[in-house]
Amino acid sequence: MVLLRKLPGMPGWPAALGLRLPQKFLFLLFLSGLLTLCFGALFLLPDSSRFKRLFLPRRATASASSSSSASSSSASSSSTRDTDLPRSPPAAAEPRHASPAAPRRLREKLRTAARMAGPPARTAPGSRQQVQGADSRAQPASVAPPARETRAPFRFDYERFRRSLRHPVRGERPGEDPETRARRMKIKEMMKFAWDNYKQYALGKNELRPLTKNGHIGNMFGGLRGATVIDALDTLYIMELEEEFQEAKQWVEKSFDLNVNGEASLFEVNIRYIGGLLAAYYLTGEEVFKNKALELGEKLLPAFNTPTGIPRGVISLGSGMSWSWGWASAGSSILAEFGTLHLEFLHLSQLSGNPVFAEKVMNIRRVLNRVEKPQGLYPNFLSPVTGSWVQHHVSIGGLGDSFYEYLIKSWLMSDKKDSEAKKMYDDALEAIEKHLVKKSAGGLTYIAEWRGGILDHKMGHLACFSGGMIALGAEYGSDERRQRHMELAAEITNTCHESYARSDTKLGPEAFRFDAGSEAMATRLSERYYILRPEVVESYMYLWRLTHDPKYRHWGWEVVKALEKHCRVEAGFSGIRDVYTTTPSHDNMQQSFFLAETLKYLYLLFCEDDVLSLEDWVFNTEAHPLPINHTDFKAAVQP
Ligand code: DMJ
Repeated sequence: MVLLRKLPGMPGWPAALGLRLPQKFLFLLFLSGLLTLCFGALFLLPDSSRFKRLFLPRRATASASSSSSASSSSASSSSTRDTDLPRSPPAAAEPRHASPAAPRRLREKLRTAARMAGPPARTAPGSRQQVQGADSRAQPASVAPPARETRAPFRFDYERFRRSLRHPVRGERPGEDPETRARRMKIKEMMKFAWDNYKQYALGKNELRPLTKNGHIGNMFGGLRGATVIDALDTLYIMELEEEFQEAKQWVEKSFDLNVNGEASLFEVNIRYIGGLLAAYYLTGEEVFKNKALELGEKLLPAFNTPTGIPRGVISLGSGMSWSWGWASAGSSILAEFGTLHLEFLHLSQLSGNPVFAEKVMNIRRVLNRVEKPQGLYPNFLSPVTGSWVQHHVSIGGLGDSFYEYLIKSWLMSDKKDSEAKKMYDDALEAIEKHLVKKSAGGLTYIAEWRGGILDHKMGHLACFSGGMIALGAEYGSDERRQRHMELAAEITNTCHESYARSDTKLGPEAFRFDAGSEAMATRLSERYYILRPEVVESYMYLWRLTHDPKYRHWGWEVVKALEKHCRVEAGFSGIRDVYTTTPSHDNMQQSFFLAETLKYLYLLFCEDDVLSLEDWVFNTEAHPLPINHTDFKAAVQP
């Protein structure tokens, strides 16, 4: 309208055109109509988010992007890169070593990954460093929007999936020995006790504080609540605690709020919440679990908007901004965090028909395959900006652990089609065997940590999952390799058992060492605690299923007795501060993984092998069962 004002000494331009008052009015009407039309047209363009950004407030833009990704894959991959956040340095915008042919080849691979398993087959079983926003120019070419045909009308055929399972997922089997059954029932009682107390004192909080009888929220889950509910769902279901499962399900339906705005660990939200919801859906077919998993998955996508596509460790679930942990050197991302998304993200793509989730994790693999590995080993810290290692610390325990686990399980989950994952696992394990596996003076086999070529003769409790993992992978090697790996798995599991057996409580410390005359015992006060962790019983469960050596059930029962004696308190189970005293003090925390993992693995140890059979399921790193993809579950959908 300013343009139409008559300037002194100059006729207004409608007047200059010789228009009278009614004509002027009509002209103005026409002009404003034209302007409205042009403005509206901006919003009809294929990717209008840049224009929207000019007119809408920031938050509205971000949420528009996020919901569009639910409905369109091509929109999603661009929209999640297109949120209005600080931009990454232009120097890092182009991926290193990108060949012109790579994008097409990778897109094909990604489409295959989104279909999950290929042809049907039924063979055998801190400080906010490096705040990173989204910038499509900063993305590697490999995450270009997938072809449109992948977004055809889609429905996951749950009934078909259930029919594809080879074994019933739960239930008693006839003719079992009464002692085994009684032990299983005891573990079921422990689960009920843990749940009932959580429900009574902490429902809706993340964990129960069993001494003070209240709830704990913590700061790992970005304002999400109910970590124990989500982590417990599948265990309650498997143990046939029907009433308790319904209580948990109702909480999810009525109270589980995803519209939160806190800072979350991408890894923890993925393994506990996404994993727990996915497993609950696959076990029960209840749509609420699937819908919540997909909605939450969408909220995690902006964390991948880095120059390499390697996600940062922390994400704000409200704004989508992400950054690295303050303690991670030079703004690096952690191997065990970005390497522990693959299983869940493939399932998110499978259930939604949206390949964006699979694209993100396949890109991580691509970056890892490109970077040079010192002596074949994978260090724990990688720069999400350059895709290079930041520090040469290697560990099969904390910071590294579940990355290796997800390689072998990716292969298993693909019904053994994903040979790339198998090769990565085999190569990584070979390097670990060569450089990190050691034998103590007393004959105990352990896996040391590696700091730039220097060995630290220590194993964390977390590293004790590796006995089970190596046994699981050994099943499918050559005869020589199979035998060697089964022996290694059994030896490591034995060492981890020794770390329990050598303590006064018969529970194991957070870390144990093999130096200065020490054998499988903690040497530092700060490493003497036990926080209800599952890794040792996890290995017992796998070794039992794969060898049927009764010692594993025997060792598992020792853990049950120790938990009852030292960790059970009036209102739940608590971790203890020192495993080397028979009167330990309690840490007042019932971890959610105690219900997800420790009790589930103990229960399965005393079940028949076909309960949650390893032929049908892989367990994510939080022990949430995800199905092996024996077939393609896409349903025919009427367009
Ligand atoms: C769990 O949350 C998972 O097993 C994770 O991989 C490692 N830490 C805990 C249990 O100790």
